[in-house]
Amino acid sequence: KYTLPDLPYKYNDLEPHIAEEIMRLHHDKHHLAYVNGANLALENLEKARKGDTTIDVRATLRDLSFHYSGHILHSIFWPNMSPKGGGSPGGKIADKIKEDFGSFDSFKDQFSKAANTVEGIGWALLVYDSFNDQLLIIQAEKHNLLAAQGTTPLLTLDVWEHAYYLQYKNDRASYVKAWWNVVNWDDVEKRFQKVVK
Ligand code: MN3
Repeated sequence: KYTLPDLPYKYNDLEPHIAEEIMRLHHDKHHLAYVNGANLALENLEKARKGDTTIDVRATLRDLSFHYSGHILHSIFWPNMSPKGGGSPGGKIADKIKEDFGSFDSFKDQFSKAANTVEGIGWALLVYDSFNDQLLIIQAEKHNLLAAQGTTPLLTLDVWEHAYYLQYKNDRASYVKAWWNVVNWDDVEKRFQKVVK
């Protein structure tokens, strides 16, 4: 069973960049819905294996992909942020970003472009491709479409409207710009070191 992780800080700790009201709704309602959706999909798949022919396996697998992906991306998104965040990374992730993207600034520009141009709802992701020892920037529509299979997310930015609309209205670019001020590079470094081991 999947469970909703606690936030590693208080709801208002990311202000003024992300408002308390957004954090409360986003974590307590939206993320919880993905946890529940993923668990329901697992239960239904088990029922189907036990002979319940009323379960539509294809539809349930689609639900699992959507809700599970939403749960995982949010579970990374919260610790990816910190009231003491922002600035530029140090450590091994800084070297790897420079190696794979040329410089931190060119990485940041391209990641912001990815976030600003997701069509409809989705995410910008910095992922590690362990098959080729390479960082990639990718977009996800919804939570699960346009995925690069086999990669591990290190840094996730939610650009669903529920992540910013109450504070930034339709100005996604301002939200993305403000979000850089709370990026927890220590957490990204930890994830990177774990995946390259
Ligand atoms: Mn969200």
